[in-house]
Order: sequence, then structure tokens, then C-alpha cells
Amino acid sequence: MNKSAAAEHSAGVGAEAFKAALKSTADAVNAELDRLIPAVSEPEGYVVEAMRYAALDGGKRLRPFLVCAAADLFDVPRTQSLRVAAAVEMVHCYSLIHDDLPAMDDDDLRRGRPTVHRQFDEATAILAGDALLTESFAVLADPATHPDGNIRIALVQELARASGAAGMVGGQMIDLRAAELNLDDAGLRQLQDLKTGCIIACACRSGAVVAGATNEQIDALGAYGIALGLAFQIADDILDVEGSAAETGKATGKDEAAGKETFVSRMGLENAKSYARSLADDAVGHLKAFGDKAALLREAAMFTVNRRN
Ligand code: GRG
Repeated sequence: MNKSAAAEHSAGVGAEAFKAALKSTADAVNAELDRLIPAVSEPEGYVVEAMRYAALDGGKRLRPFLVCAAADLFDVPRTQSLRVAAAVEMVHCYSLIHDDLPAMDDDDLRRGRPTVHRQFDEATAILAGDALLTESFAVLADPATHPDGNIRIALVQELARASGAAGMVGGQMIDLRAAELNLDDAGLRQLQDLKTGCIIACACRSGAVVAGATNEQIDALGAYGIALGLAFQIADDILDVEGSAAETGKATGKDEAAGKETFVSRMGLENAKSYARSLADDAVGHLKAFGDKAALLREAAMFTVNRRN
């Protein structure tokens, strides 16, 4: 892969430092999720078991990392940013559970393990997703997340908008109808921005919102997140072609088998790779105002396009 502008800019931190930061956020968010979703022995405990199965010990935890790294720009205490990070991850985990259901992608493997409906059953998987979604808002609305109620409301609004019909759910709806909609390139981009980009942008924006940052700072991080989200999605489409289930922890080769249009099928593999790199550069361009403090976020853009899982 050619050295892109993102690579030049991130030279100060390095991939190893980024990986260490990603791992340390993953460990911290895992502990936070463990605390926020305690196992219960009551009859309803079965759904909590499914929530814990879906939310603990798995995934790259990129969205929590983005929340914490954005919040770190403003020196937000980790006790606060980790709660926001856990809430965003709960929504992400819910979306994965529902996406894997027979009515949607009908997948058996996720994060290297049986999907929730395979491990439990379909009804429990639906409920576990529903409960993770609702619990995320309870976490944000709790004064432990921030003492200022206006900030808590702003966080709830960010996550609700990014997750609902104008965000991730809307993107999933377009995806399910993509074949009949005959999407042009702008339509495909809109699909991906809503399905993948909105929640990634929400993670970046929320790190600034919990800091009480200015609208300009919040929007700069949101623009970084949207460009990063599309680069991330294209990298996912590339991995679907080039990766293996052993690397990604999920089935690959699915897009082509389903006749699904992606940036790879439209542009070809090499053009899709250079488009993803140029999006990573765009993302990095939105971080200028944050100077050296944004080094890890710059490195995250590199990771996004170079990842193998
Ligand atoms: C069901 C409401 C609803 C939405 C589904 C997120 C999603 C929308 C579907 C998942 C399938 C998919 C390929 C989405 C594109 C975004 C994406 C690559 C998700 C997987 O995110 P990673 O790679 O997963 O960050 P980990 O396991 O690392 O957290």
C-alpha cells in the first residue's frame, strides 16, 4: 500500500502505539460493560446472559476507542468517557445481533463464535438486542455519565439520531432494499454513511459532547468520523473479498455470493483500496485544529484502511 497523507501525518505515534491504545481501551470498556450489565439469577436472567455473550470479550472496540480518544483531546475523565464508550458499544452490539438474525443476514458466525440466535435462540437474540439498545440510553442518562443534565440530553440525542431511521436503522433498511432500489454511486454512499458512518461519527462527536466542546469542534470530529466510517466500510468490503473467516471471525465472500453491490464490485479492488486511502486522508484533514493531541486519531485512520479483521 502506498504511503498516504494519513500515513505521513501519523508518523509520530506509530501503529504499535495505536494497537496498544486500542487494546487498553478494549480492556477498560470490557470491564465497564461487565459492570453495567451484571449477570442476574432471576427468571429474566437468560436475556442478560445473551446480552453479556454479545457485549463482552469480543470485537475490535473501535467505536469505544474513538469515543475515548476524542474525549482525551479535551482531557475528559476516563470514568465519564468510558460510560459513553460503553453506551455506543451496546448499540453496536445490538445492531450486530439483529443484523445476524435469519430475517436479515442469517449469519452463524460473529467475532469467531456462534451468533447470538445460534447460541441461544431467535427470540432471545431479538430481546437481547432490544435490551442493549435501551440500556445504552439508561447509561447516558445516568448522572454518573456527567453531572450536567444538558450534556446528558445532548449525548442521548446524538446516539438516538445516529442509531434510528435517520441513521443506522435507515441505512440497514436501504441495504435490505438495495437490489430493488437500483442505487447509483451517491445512493450507495448514502447507504454506507447511514449504516456504518453515523454510529462511527457519533462515537467521535460524543467524545467531544461529553467534554462540553464547541459546535465547531464537535462537527470537526463528526466529519472525521463520517470519512473514517466510509473508509472502514470499504475496508470491510475489501476484507469480504480478500480476508478469511479465521481473520475476520465472520463469514467472508458473502457480498459476491449474494450479488450485493459494494464499492469493490463497482470500482474494482485496487480503485476501492485507493478510495479508502483517500477517505482516510480526508478524515485526517478534519483533525488539523487538534494538533499533536490528535495523533492517535490520525493513526486510527491508518488502522482502518490497513486492518485485517
Ligand atoms: C440491525 C439496526 C441494524 C443495523 C445493522 C452494523 C450493522 C447495521 C450491520 C452489521 C453488518 C455490517 C457489515 C455492517 C457494516 C459495519 C460493520 C463493518 C460492522 C462490523 O463492525 P466491526 O468490524 O465489528 O467494528 P467488531 O466485531 O470488531 O465490533
